[in-house]
Amino acid sequence: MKILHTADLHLGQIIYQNYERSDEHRHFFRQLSTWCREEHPDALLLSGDVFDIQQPSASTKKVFTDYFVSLHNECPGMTIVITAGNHDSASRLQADSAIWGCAGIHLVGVSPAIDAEGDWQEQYIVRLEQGYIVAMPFARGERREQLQSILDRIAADNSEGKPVVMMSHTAVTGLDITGHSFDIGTLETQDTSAFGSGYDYLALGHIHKPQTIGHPEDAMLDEVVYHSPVARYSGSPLHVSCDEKYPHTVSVVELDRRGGAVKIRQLRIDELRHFYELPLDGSSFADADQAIAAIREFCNQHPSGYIRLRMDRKAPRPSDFTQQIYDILSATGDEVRYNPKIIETGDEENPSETAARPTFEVATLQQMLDPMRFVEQVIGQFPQLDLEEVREDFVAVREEILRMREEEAASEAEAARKAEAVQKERAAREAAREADREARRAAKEEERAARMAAREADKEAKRAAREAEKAAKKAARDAEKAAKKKSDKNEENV
Ligand SMILES: [Mn+2]
Repeated sequence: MKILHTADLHLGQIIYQNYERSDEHRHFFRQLSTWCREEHPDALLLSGDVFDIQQPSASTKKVFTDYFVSLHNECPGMTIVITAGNHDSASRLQADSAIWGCAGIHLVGVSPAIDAEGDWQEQYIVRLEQGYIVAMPFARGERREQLQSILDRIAADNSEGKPVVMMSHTAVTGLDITGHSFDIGTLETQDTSAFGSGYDYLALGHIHKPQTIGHPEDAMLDEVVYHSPVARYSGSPLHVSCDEKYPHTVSVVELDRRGGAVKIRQLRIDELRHFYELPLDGSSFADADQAIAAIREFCNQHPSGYIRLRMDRKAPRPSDFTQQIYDILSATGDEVRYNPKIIETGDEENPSETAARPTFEVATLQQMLDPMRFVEQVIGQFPQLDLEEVREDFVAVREEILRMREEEAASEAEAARKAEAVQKERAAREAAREADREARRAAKEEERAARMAAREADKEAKRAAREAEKAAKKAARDAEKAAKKKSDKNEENV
């Protein structure tokens, strides 16, 4: 299996707060197309940081879309796999994934959920006739088990012993971070063992200097052969910061079989604008006039490039120094560009206050949960500091933090207590209202019952009266009848 490995495009980057770089990216893309045509790789891998920002502009997205569609049309047999880096919006890339899939381009934005279940591994496996690619984007935290489960699934499938390539966008322990300031997104580093076992080549992105982990001495070799497994940063196509003075390359990786040899070649990228530090001979400017003259000279000799100055910190600079420089450069139509961060050389006025910046192992920093341990490890770089004093300060800070936490907890408890009281009062009010309602209901019920009883009694009384009247009438009738009978009898007797 043969792959082209690149990463960290940072499309849409605005460098030195001033210059957009789409022409530089297009210049790189032309070279990449040529290499894809000439090398006939089975796959082109782009290991994260496609864009420089989470929401790239429409024109930046167009550069991306136009290029990869045309590349696919030019090299239809080549598989293209693109993963998201920490600069990218994982979900935004993922949202377009299905459309890219129609063109056979694998775009993987979102990393697997920590508690992913079911057949999730398949989303990250690209099966080629010649081998397997695990397309893992930028993922936070330790993922060993997940990655191993993917590799195990491939191993179960891979009876022919085809090579396995895994992509990832992360900082790996033991890397050379030359040219990266500490704003590379994350300081988290992982040991290569965190990627599991069962791959032959780990195609890394995130660090811009091309390098094979564990083989720093080989960084500039055009061709080298290792035994599987190998972890490598292809590096970025363009210099992304001015400290990246090394050459930038694309890696061509050839793998013969699972567990076999890994041959790596580097293709040197021609950058549209090279990076220069003035003076070119490595010395420093002693004054502003010298620097201005050198910039003029540079512009006469170089049609384009990025420049940065190295100056003696004691050299006086007129207040419009930077403006003078931009005026000279504007005559080049922005082809010569300026990084205004001057490298200061020479003795410092007060060396104890502006001592050289300390150096840290990224891994050491990351794994440092106890700040005091970190101080103990780097105290040697601060001869003016007294370790005991620092320790006392840390104890004081820790106590202060604890005190603040206690206060916070106390005020939270107080708030909870108040909330409970309010709740209770509300419940009591509600109960009282309910009792009141109940009492009124009962009174109404009683009243109605009384009314009904009265009505009933009234009816009864009327009935009794009617009955009595009827009885009285009957008695009167009977008396009349009896009287009549009596008088009839008297008449007969007469
Ligand atoms: Mn990155």
